[in-house]
Amino acid sequence: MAKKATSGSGSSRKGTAGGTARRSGGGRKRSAATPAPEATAGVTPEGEIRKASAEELKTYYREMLLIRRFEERAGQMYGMGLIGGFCHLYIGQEAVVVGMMAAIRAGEDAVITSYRDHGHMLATGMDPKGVMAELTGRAGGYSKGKGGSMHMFSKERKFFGGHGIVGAQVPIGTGLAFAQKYNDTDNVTLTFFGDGSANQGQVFESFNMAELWQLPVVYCVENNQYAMGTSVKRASAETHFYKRGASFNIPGMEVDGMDVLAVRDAGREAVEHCRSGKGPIILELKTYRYRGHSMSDPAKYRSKEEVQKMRTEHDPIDQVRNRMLHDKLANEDDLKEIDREVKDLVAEAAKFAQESPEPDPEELWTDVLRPVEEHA
Ligand SMILES: Cc1ncc(C[n+]2csc(CCOP(=O)(O)OP(=O)(O)O)c2C)c(N)n1
Ligand SMILES: [Mg+2]
Repeated sequence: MAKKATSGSGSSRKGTAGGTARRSGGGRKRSAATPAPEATAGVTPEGEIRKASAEELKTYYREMLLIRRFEERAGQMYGMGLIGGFCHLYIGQEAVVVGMMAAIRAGEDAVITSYRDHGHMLATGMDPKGVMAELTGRAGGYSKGKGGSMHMFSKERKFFGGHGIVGAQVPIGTGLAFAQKYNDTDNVTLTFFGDGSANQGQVFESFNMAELWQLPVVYCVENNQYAMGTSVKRASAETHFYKRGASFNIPGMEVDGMDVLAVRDAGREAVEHCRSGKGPIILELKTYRYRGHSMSDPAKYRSKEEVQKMRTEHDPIDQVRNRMLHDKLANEDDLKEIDREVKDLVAEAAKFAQESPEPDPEELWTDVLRPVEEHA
């Protein structure tokens, strides 16, 4: 049932998700005369090249860079004492959410994730100013400064949080997919969770209901190799998370989560599977976080060399950059222009987040309980 991306064979009981992440991509190959740079987006291990236009690549580059620069700035501001509480950075994992967002209808399909959520907010189109101001606990933040890093939502962008309890978003994401089906839409829900969360009981209860009722939910396991300081190997009896739906007949695919084009292509297959009424599907996105679990984690459980190797050989942003330069789809000046634009956006967000006023103490009494009449 579950399929490893490299296999390219073996169809599921229901003929679902026929392709695999590493197999899809048009079949064009690089000639020996033009060797691919070491780390280049969209080149499968077999040397096949995934299709992407210059415009698409620039968009993915810009979106990933926005997340990277935003998170770097958030980290700095945390260090300066401008941000308090918990703060979990997404640096290194950018290709996962940007690739998945390229596979859905932004603003119509639903997205839900854990506390490592700033990247998802930006990728769904939420305003960096409102996100940063929430981090600084100011009135201009998405939750009026009362939620902080882990608790932001946007009805308009169909972003449903931001959840601090490990795995809690999985049944909620399943419920969102239930509502999509119940209301007869053809929308889907992307439910993101980590390798650690994948071992929670509520995840399996959700799998059961999702398959039983054929709900349109893509379970996106962001396998960044660690749950706080515990490596996947120390915590999981089965480390291939894409196989976790096997006993529920839910198919799965393993995806290179450091390559935005591999994620996008697998995401498109998975979303098509859900939209066509075939029920849930699991994507295991193999990724890596460069920073500690949260701002207070010095990450002593892994070597500097391990982190450095991922950064230099698999960085998702460098991979797209290399592809654009190698294929002459952009030059250094084009990329500098994007870098400048992103830098300005982040600077503006940081300024807004420091100038926005503290929430009025009266706000302590608002948004606590919703009056009954509002439900009508
Ligand atoms: C129910 C519950 N148990 C424990 C915690 C403490 N905790 C916070 S994050 C985390 C690790 C989760 O790791 P993973 O799911 O791999 O996500 P990642 O942080 O790697 O994105 C733990 C144990 C919590 N927040 N909620
Ligand atoms: Mg993890």
